[in-house]
Amino acid sequence: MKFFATLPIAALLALAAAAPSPAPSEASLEPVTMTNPPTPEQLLHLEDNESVFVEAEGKRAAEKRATQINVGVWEQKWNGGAKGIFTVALGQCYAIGSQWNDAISSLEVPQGYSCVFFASYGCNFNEHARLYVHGQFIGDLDPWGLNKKLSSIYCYTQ
Ligand SMILES: [Ca+2]
Repeated sequence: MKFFATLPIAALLALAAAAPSPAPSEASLEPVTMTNPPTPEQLLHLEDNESVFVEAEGKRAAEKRATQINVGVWEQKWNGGAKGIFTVALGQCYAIGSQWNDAISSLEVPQGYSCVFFASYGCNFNEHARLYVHGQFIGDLDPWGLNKKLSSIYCYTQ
């Protein structure tokens, strides 16, 4: 917020006028107790989508102590349509609320963090239909067969 504190009011008004899109809504998530918490090996799993792995050394140190992160989701591919923000505690499984269940078409995980997205509820790491996203924007979930199918999410520090 320091960034905005240093901006003159006129600059803030100009920014507001230049951004007509509606503010992103806080999206609903329901914490879920996992029957089988992931093993360290499962959290390091990269083989099914290695192409989305991005090193994020720059932001790691500063954000290392965060206990929750904001994950952006959109109803259309390539950040189109309505945007939602999931505030996600690290190491916690969440069921994606009704507004966004089976409705996400693109998403963004902050650098330095990983999230696993599942087609079913409950963050089942044995489920095949899951996607590891390592600190990156994913504009199209079709390559993993997960467009508008995501139902739970689990995030952790890389
Ligand atoms: Ca689903």
